[in-house]
Amino acid sequence: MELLDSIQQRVLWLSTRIVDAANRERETADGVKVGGHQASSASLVSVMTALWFAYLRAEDRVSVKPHASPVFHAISYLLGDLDRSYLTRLREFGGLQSYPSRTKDPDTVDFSTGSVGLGAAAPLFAAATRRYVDAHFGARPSSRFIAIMGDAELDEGNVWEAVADPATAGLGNAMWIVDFNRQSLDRVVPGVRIHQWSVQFAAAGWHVVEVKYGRRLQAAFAQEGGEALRSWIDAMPNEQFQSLFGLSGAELRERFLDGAPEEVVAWSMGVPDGELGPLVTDLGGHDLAALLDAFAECDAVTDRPSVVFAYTIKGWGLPIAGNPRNHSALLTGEQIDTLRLESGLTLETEWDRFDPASLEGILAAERREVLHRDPVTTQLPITVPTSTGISGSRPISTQEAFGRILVDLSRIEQVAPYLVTTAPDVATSTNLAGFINRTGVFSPEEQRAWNADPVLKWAEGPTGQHIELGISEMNLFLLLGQLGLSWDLSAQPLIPIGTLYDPFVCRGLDALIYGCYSGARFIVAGTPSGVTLAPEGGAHQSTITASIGLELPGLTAFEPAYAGALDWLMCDAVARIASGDDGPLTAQPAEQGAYYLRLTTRPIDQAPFEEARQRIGDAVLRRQVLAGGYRLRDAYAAHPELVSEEGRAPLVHLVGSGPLLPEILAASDELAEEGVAAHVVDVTSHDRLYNSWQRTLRQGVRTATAPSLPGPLWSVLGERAPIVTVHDAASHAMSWFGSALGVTCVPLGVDAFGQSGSIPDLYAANDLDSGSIVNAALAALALEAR
Ligand SMILES: Cc1ncc(C[n+]2csc(CCOP(=O)(O)OP(=O)(O)O)c2C)c(N)n1
Ligand SMILES: [Mg+2]
Repeated sequence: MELLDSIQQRVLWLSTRIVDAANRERETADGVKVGGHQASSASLVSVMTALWFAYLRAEDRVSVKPHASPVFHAISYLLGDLDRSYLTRLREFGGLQSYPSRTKDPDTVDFSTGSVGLGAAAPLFAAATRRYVDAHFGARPSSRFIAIMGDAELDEGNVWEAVADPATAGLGNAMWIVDFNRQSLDRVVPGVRIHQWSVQFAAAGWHVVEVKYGRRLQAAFAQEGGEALRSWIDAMPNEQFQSLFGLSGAELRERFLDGAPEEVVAWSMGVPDGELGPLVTDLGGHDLAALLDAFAECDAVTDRPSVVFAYTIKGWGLPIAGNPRNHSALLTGEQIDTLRLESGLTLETEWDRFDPASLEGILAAERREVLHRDPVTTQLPITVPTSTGISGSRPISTQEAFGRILVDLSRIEQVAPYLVTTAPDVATSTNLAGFINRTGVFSPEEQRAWNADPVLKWAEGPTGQHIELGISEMNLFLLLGQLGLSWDLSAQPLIPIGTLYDPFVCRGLDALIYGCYSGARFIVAGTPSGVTLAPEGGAHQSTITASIGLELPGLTAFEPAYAGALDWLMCDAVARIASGDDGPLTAQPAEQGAYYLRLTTRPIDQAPFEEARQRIGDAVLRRQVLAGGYRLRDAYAAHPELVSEEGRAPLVHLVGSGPLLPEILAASDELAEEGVAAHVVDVTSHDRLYNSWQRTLRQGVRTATAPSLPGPLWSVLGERAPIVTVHDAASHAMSWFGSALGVTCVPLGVDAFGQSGSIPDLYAANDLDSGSIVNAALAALALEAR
């Protein structure tokens, strides 16, 4: 313990100094404060020293509270996982990220954190993923999935959604450590909610441990007057207790005894001024032995998750301890000099690692060995076909096609074992039933089925490949994110596929962003989408999700209209996830491994796609579908009368996505009757087209040369003509086509909240019917002529 204590003093020093150097010694030339969190970091120095220097094994995976990143990097450095040059580069471009980042930090970060609550919950879903992987692919060496979180993170609802979901129940290898400093960003938290929280955890089936008092204080409780002392400290308002950290001597005594019973006053007489403060503020979260005992206690509980409330001091060991305004407070140069001196360091030695010959150095070297990890593979050794060959001439919706393609994929021997689906209580209404009938529902134990439903066979057991969640879209995306990182966190790549109603993408959006930010690989189908879900009304009709799909980095959005195109896109996405060919942790490219299918329940006639297939040929058509769009109908080929001896009829491009293609084709025919040629472009991925445009633009900007039109846009929209975009989504999402092509663009879409009605009602109400599209085309021609 003495050795660990000596190590934690160095961790405190380095983490404080990392923030200090970033703020006091760096020229940023931008007038903006660099920042960093010395008090939040100090709060976790003991917990993290105990973990990394005495508890963790190489297989364990840990999420670190965002504001403790300096502590994490200090420990990485002391263990040899981080080069010394980074210590002065916190929050610098290319340096250490302000909050732990899997993709951008130079040392080994298991979970990205930053948006409080999400990083806290992620290890729980990683543990659920491991349970699934062990059941399907054989047990891995056992891991403990640990979250170190701030106490104010428990205010975030997503934390409780995660705790409450049956899919996270019984995970004995999950442990949360709450940095219980009873301070948040702005304040000392009034009242202490530990009781309420403990009861909530326990009710959800968790094992709860409190590490409240350190050894010295516990010893004092055992002596005469100790009982009264304990009751007084327990009953003291949190604000009063916190204010003690900033005081010393007689002032501290006075504050501590303010309102205290006689017995406590009597007890205090026997304690000298210099000892009273350290004694009454001796909290368990800074008692290394007490912490290690608590962790060991959690290890012994193997049938449910554990939570440890470690009572800590925000700013522990620093002059800013306990100050209500310490969240972003920084030590002055003088205070740093004092701390350096107290830490036994000089300006020459302040950044040093431990002397390898010292006890600290020997332990660090041992721990480095223990924590060494072998590299993992990102790839699955499988070949995925380019299509499942979905066919049929009857009208079909993309949602139904999605269900059939998935079933066909599960029939492919090589692919089948790696498919895993999940949904927040919407599996059947998003067409996962066929897949579930074939593969079953995952449950760690075999469950007896009481209902013999002829349509949906809900067989639950360890071989099931569907994970059903309660209605929490946040949990869906947290789980998808962790299934999508299983190649790293569980040494087993998977092909995760999730479904949810499209409008509720927004409900879990933060967790979706979190998964993409972390570099996860998965497919998610948002279905049904748009006002095409007509009778369901405005609360179920999505409009802004198409823009989210386009704008979110690490996520590639598809909105195909036809089953054949969806088939190609899905098989390609599965192949990309399996091959890991976009690199495991590439930070830059927008396309990183997550795919979003925006689908619909409107059945549409597949004949136009077959015609395009005949006209264009499979190889070229597939390439164009994958690149983001193809010409579904060539106006001049479909209407030869539009070409005469006088020349060709005036041209417009009707550019649209998804369920609106029938209206667009009808508009093209109506325009032909008015002597206007209207090519129809089916946009399968506005996201990929937009990115191809951006890539050439940026290239031009960076090299100061005029950019050319990118191939995917050129090949389908190369003929100069005004454009009408038609989208069952916010009109803004496709309005950029005009800029990209340098022509007039009239964007049609849904810019109001939806309502109940029939498809014709709602298309008419939003100017998406064929007549409106015709008018928009005529307007585009007139504008372009002007
Ligand atoms: C979702 C989200 N909202 C707000 C913030 C801003 N924020 C950062 S830290 C913090 C309070 C943290 O308190 P706590 O979790 O108790 O950590 P402590 O600093 O006390 O250790 C807040 C509100 C954030 N990072 N994420
Ligand atoms: Mg706190």
